[in-house]
Amino acid sequence: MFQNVIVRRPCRAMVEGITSCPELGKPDYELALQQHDAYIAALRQCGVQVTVLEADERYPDSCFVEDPAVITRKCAIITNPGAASRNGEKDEIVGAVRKFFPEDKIEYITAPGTLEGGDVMMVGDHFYVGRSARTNAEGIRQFLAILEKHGLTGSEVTLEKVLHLKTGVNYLENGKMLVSGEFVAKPEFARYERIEIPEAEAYAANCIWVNGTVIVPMGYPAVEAAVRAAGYPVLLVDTSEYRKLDGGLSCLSLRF
Ligand code: CIR
Repeated sequence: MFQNVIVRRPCRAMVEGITSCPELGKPDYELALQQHDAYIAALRQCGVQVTVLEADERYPDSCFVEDPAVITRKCAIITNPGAASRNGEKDEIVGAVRKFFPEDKIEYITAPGTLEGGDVMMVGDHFYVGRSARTNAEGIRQFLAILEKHGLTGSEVTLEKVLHLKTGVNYLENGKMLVSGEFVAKPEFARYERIEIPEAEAYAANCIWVNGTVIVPMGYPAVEAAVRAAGYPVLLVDTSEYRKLDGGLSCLSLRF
């Protein structure tokens, strides 16, 4: 169960955020704020305490708080984001993390290691880490050593196409996971019950389990139906403006 969630309000500069799909257009800031409100409301409905951090205009992508930190049951890990324009976000998230963890339970990924939280998927006390354009071998080495120090385990997953590991695979607890594209056939996930996402709805592989409920992006009927069929109550949240920046539901929060 999760007790806490940290989010950061999107900033006006989000329209200059990193994107691999400029053809979708720039995000509408006012609409993004409304969607953020709805996201927070959905999280609260799942019974978590939501800490809302102020917008930070220096970092266009700073609403995607999942990337500068990874929070586990035992410790918090401040990452070293591989995207240059996002690297400084780590120095801003640490203040929020300190409200929940004493200094001896806060670890740091350091250069030349890079790692972003979007590449980390928690399955109980095991953490899958994607090696991506943002997360390098040294970052993974440090991350696995930190996990071991705290009695947790981890393993590397190689990515071919997606931005982050959780762009294409998300664990829904109870042995079930949503998988799309390159993750459908990955041997490391063969032992889970995999709910396969059709290619046309691949974006919606990024759903989040919060205390028994699954929050699903609005507008992906096949994914919504599959999650309901797997037995989960569903809450829908529109993330259209975040999609324009390659961001999804998981990227917008730290859940612990
Ligand atoms: C970026 O490229 O860093 C942002 N525009 C999107 C980050 C999405 N975060 C995530 O998948 N965890």
